[in-house]
Amino acid sequence: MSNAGTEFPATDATVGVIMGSRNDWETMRPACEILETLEIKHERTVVSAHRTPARMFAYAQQARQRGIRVIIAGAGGAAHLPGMVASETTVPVIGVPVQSRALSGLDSLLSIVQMPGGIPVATMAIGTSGAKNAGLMAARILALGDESLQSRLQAFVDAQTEQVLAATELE
Ligand code: RP5
Repeated sequence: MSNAGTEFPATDATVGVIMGSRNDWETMRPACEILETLEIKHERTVVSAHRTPARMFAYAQQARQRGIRVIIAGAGGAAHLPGMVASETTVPVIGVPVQSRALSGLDSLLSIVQMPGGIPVATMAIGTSGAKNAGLMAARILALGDESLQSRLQAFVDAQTEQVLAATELE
């Protein structure tokens, strides 16, 4: 097992967004967009459970001391990244099943959601909706101890409600 890529820089990010492949980025982008909208500092990087296992364990083991308070982990297919990261940290892990070509993401969903008792992963929906909700779930967790973020989150929810109510007329 190579130790390459196991050093992570100092950061002021509170959310770590990781994904198993560069090819997951378009799925995971909405998570980062929500974090940006809510002014939550985050970092993002590729960490593969299978191709860079030492990097995965190092990321999980260093996360808390680096100041990361929530990890969002996206992966597709045999999606072991969220669960294996959760096994090496007590930082909350939110899993996003990436839509796979072969099985449309059902493989990813089941790989992430069917964790054994003792190691929790908060599993979102398949694809970009799941990524967006992962960003919002991270915000809800952090807002428990941050009144300013709570206000921004409530404003986001209110704006969303208004947007729906402004377009209820159907022809
Ligand atoms: C997983 O395998 C990644 O999360 C990705 O969704 C899937 C396929 O990876 P690539 O072969 O596209 O890099 O590790």
